[in-house]
Amino acid sequence: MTTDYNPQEFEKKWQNRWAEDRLYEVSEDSKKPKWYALTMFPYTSGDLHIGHWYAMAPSDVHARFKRMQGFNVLHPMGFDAFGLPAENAAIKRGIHPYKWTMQNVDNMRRQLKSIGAIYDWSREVITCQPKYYKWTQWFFLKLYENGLAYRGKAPVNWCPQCQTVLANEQVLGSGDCERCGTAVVRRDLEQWFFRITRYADELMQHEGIDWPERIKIMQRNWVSKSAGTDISFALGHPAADDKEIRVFTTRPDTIFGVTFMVLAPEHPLVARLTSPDKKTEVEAYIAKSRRLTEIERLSTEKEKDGVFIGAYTTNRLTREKVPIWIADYVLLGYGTGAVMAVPAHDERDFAFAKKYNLPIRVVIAPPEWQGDKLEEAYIEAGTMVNSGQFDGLHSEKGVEAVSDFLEEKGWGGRAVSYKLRDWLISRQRYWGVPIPMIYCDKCGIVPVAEKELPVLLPEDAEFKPTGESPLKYNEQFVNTTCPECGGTARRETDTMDTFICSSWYFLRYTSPDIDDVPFDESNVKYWMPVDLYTGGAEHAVMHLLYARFFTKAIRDIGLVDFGEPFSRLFNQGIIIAQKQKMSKSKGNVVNPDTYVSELGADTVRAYLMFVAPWEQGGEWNDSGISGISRWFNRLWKLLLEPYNPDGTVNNEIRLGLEQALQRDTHQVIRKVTQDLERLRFNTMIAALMGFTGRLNGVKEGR
Ligand code: ANZ
Ligand code: ZN
Repeated sequence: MTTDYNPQEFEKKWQNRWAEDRLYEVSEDSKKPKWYALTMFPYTSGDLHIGHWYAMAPSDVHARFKRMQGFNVLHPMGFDAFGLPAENAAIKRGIHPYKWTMQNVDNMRRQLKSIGAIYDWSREVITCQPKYYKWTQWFFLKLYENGLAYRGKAPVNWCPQCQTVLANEQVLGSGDCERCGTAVVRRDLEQWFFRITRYADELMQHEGIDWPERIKIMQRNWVSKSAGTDISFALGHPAADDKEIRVFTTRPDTIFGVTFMVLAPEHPLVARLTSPDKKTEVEAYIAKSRRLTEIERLSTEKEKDGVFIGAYTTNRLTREKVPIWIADYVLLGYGTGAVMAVPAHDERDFAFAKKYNLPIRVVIAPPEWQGDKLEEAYIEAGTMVNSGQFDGLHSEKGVEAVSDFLEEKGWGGRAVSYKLRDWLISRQRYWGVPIPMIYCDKCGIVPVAEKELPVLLPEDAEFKPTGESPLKYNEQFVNTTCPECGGTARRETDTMDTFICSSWYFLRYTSPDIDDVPFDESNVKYWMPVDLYTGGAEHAVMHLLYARFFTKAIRDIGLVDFGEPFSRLFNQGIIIAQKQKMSKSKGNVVNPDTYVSELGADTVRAYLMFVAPWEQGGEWNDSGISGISRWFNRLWKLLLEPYNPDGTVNNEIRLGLEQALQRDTHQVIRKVTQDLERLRFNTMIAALMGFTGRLNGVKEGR
């Protein structure tokens, strides 16, 4: 018997044996306690890279640990398969997206099987298959029935390169498309939305779930709730029916310092209020601001500019006439789309007033203020001055006093605003789930009948990135009959954002083959919620927020009885190479297949656990993995040498080892157990390496 560590001799053999014995297929009737260990499923981009391994190997180690502790562990795997890359591949290489995707699935599944994980492959889900997306469509109908899906016109983020609409979450801070880097522009389109804003408050709360603090903070900042006051300014304009303009402010205490008002360029009152002599200038400004994304408009670097529209409103508290401007730093979708500008106490208003020579009136006195002009906006609290009956009040008290006064007079009241917008889910692309809606000239918007699901994505489509859905040109698909009146009608040709597919896949794993309902209710009761969910932190305000929304929505529809899908969340870091993120263009991609075939899957797994604390991530390093390989060789010798060459036990060596290190062994077991519970894989490996060293010492009589 050789004592060299040759994983090629046994890894494949055992992996095949596990599969034959269906060792890791789990069922719901086990007497053991359940454990649902979920790793974010990969996107079908082609090859499993080392980043995937970094996400999957340590989480599998943890799942195995739970299994060894006596849990009935569900550890499923599947593929997130719809989306732009497949469609772009179709356009570029002339290969059908389905074919391209399924080839990638085959390859990635083969690679995933080499990891040596305990995935229950009998539960695989692939989101682009009709048996899956039938239910994605079904959920859409449920959301529609319950007022959580609606159609509306909206200024959208449009990527001229990808020729599609993007969610806010898919636009980078620079205002560029997350995918291709092209500058995103604004466009008005009829789109489908999910009413995620209805859950704004609940999405900010993370009670009862064990999630990293920074993800919770990111989600809260994304939803961003502001408590403030709505204030009505009087309008007496012949061209407008409205008798008021409402603003949202967090600083009602500054109401006496208002010297102008700013409306969002898209505010519905702008067209009616603009005076004839300002029309050309105003329209040009509106056209210009349409080309900017929300992020650009809010950027602090961008110079604040705007246009006076030639109209006035009245501050009811001071009875002063206030000139109305438009400026793109005011967004239509936030608050009321109108701002009372207080240049003395707001930085943006200050810059704006300086630029256009508008008055700056101090109403909150800075400490030791002598009535002199401000060099910059004073945004802190202070004593109210120049504020009529409120003079002398501390501004924090003033917020309440002014709000009370406004409420008494019926001129406004306390209000909250959220930064979160409804989730725009329409995509003008082919490779996605068809939205199961029909347009009839007589009946309007009519949902497809449940029994007609799935609305199949037709195989033949013309891929022209024209900005319109390729399905629009597929007459067989488009032309249908109205489910209500039986007349001729047209199908919706947009497809769904792929983040809908991944908003419920964790439910489908519990009963992937069931065909009369999206999931088996008792199986979901048994497995859900997910006990440990692991994946990248980049999903904080996308997938992780959407999945929470989706779960809450279907809870309220009565389909599940819990509102949080993932009890514990853990985000691993990323693996870099040569100090940089791996990418094909940089040529620093580490291909896991090569290492697996040379050194074995366990070596790669152990190295990835050892390289750094899992949540931090670290740098791939060839000498590091050789170190692991040497350790395994040493360990192998240590384990096999107590056996005589004929395979019988050499009791002398073995007992010696056992007795000498009994205490040490138990200490190491405790350390490993604790580290595994906390997902501290690197210190666990270090402890085992140290232990190997001490065992060797005993054996060699040191
Ligand atoms: C008057 C004022 C005076 C304000 C002052 C601030 C300081 P947060 O905290 O982010 O909620 N605002 C309101 N609606 C807006 C919109 N649609 N687009 C851009 N800005 C908007 O900010 C609330 C403040 O942002 C509001 O309070 C308003 O300016 C501005 F000394 O009103 B404030
Ligand atoms: Zn009809």
